[in-house]
Amino acid sequence: MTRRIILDCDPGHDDAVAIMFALGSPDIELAAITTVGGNQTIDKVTRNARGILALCGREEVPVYRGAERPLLRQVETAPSIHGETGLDGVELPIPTVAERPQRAAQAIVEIVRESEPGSITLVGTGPLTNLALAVRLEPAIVSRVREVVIMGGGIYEGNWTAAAEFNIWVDPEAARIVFDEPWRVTMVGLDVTHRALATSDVVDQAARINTPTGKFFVDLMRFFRVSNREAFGFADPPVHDPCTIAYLVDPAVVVTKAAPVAVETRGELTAGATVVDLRAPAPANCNTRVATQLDRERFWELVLDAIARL
Ligand code: PIR
Ligand code: CA
Repeated sequence: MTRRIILDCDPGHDDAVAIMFALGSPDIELAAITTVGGNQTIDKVTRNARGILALCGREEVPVYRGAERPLLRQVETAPSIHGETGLDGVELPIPTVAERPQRAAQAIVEIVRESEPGSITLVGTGPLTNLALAVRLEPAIVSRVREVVIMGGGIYEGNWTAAAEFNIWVDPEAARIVFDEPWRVTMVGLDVTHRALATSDVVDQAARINTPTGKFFVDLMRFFRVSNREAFGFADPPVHDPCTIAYLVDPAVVVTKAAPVAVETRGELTAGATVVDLRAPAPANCNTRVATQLDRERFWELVLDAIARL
């Protein structure tokens, strides 16, 4: 059964891999890409999304521009990781198809409204501003969406601060709105994504694909390897965002567990932290799940197979 998804993202090297993974997976139908200011400004990430679709020859997928900044805060970008363009180190073709006139939140509401109830999955791989705006614009989407899967947060880890992961840190109020609605939310956080390492093995394998998208992946990883090493000391770069797609393609690759998740918005040291309650079995009405384990081998097999299909 194919899954229809809307991918809300801020590309971004690992967002780019998530887009290719979704496009190349027969079980995933990418209904739309919506963009959000995060890794870089909204202009840059929206252009990147369109350029990736152009490279993949898939410009029929509509792109909707979303929030320029978080609900209450100024946008914080991550040039130390993704460079000034948001996708430094690669070249993309000039997109030939324009972005759509509607805004992301509006498009999410319309697509969910026009689709079969329970059929659309929302995937968030950037700050959650657009998803929060969509649910405030039309609360009825909560019961119509199949599930929400996000890359963000962490049970025991932070990256942008000691306590917070970048996507939640940038817009904690939006994350709080998304986690507090009674739809099913699965948090694929740093505990798992820090194991999705693009080792030189993986990159060598990708190099053998020998297609434009295979080369694109290799170039993405070349830059991402250096920036992650210089900014964070990683020997191999963690490729966060495609873990959400892996979870949808094959849930056995990303083990999850029901647990209440709350988002800290005000802590002096802990703003942007996801507080996961693992003390006891989750209550029956718990609507949130957290990812705890990744089958790394199978993960890369799925990602590279998808890229090879493009
Ligand atoms: C990755 C990101 C931001 C900062 C760092 N250091 C690494 C971006 C990725 O695109 C991913 O969605 C998430 N934010 C990981 O924190
Ligand atoms: Ca991202």
